[in-house]
Amino acid sequence: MAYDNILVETNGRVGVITLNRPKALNALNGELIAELGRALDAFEADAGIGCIVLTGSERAFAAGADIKEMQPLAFPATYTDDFITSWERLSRCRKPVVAAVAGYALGGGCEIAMMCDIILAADNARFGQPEIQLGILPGAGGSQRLTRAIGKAKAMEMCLTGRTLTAEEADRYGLVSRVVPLAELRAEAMKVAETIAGLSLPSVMMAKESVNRAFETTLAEGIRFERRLFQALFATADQKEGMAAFAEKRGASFQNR
Ligand code: CO8
Repeated sequence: MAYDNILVETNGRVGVITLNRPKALNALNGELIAELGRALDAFEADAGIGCIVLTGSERAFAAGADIKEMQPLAFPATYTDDFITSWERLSRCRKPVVAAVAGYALGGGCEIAMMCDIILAADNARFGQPEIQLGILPGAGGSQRLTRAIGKAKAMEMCLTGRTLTAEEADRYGLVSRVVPLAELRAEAMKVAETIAGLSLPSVMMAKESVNRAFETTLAEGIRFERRLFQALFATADQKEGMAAFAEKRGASFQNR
């Protein structure tokens, strides 16, 4: 498949998508978002892929939605056209996605990072929702996901002033899973993704679904949901293999079924 705004490669069971509009700091235009959706569709359909890495350049993960593309828009078009829906593809990805974030993750860039399951940040990463400085507000879930990730006080300051977080702050506030030196970001993200991709895909996908359910339901409902998934995994060959391997003191070899 040909792409103009992203690079797509596979490395064993890991699919890697690199945002690649360097002249615009990976600003997310409609074409790029459509390509991202197509790449995700392909990786989701590929039984050989167990985890996806989403990354950008050293200077920018993504500096936001493309402001120049949005500039001429008026309300009727934003409402009637399929303007934001295509951004939701990443949040509907059922396979795990690791974001490897270096440089700017602003506006829509921060929002797509937050749609991923694990965010690894390089020490030069900057996270922010500066939309307020453009006379708008976060439009791809930023005000919601950021608030759930770091709490109202910090999210409110970021959304109302556009203040950006350093990687260290993002780590301290719980927005990212950890910070690594810039030079090690990609290798570290691959290591995490390879670990996940080597596990049983059904249990990985269900664990992702279960953690995400915590954001959308009550504790009692979430626990009931988790229990059903837990029980269901006993129907898989991988549960038999994982437990047999433990008992036999050997490494597990999962069939992903
Ligand atoms: N959109 C379009 N072009 C951009 C963007 C952007 N978001 N960010 C940077 N660029 C372009 C610049 O215009 C410039 O292009 P050119 O050389 O042709 O002038 C090039 O990238 C390099 O940028 P700078 O010269 O500005 O580089 P600096 O190092 O001086 O500054 C910054 C880097 C601080 C990142 C700066 O570029 C900046 O502030 N960018 C805008 C950040 C921003 O406001 N992001 C939020 C955008 S709004 C948004 O994301 C809404 C999300 C809603 C999602 C749903 C929509 C469907």
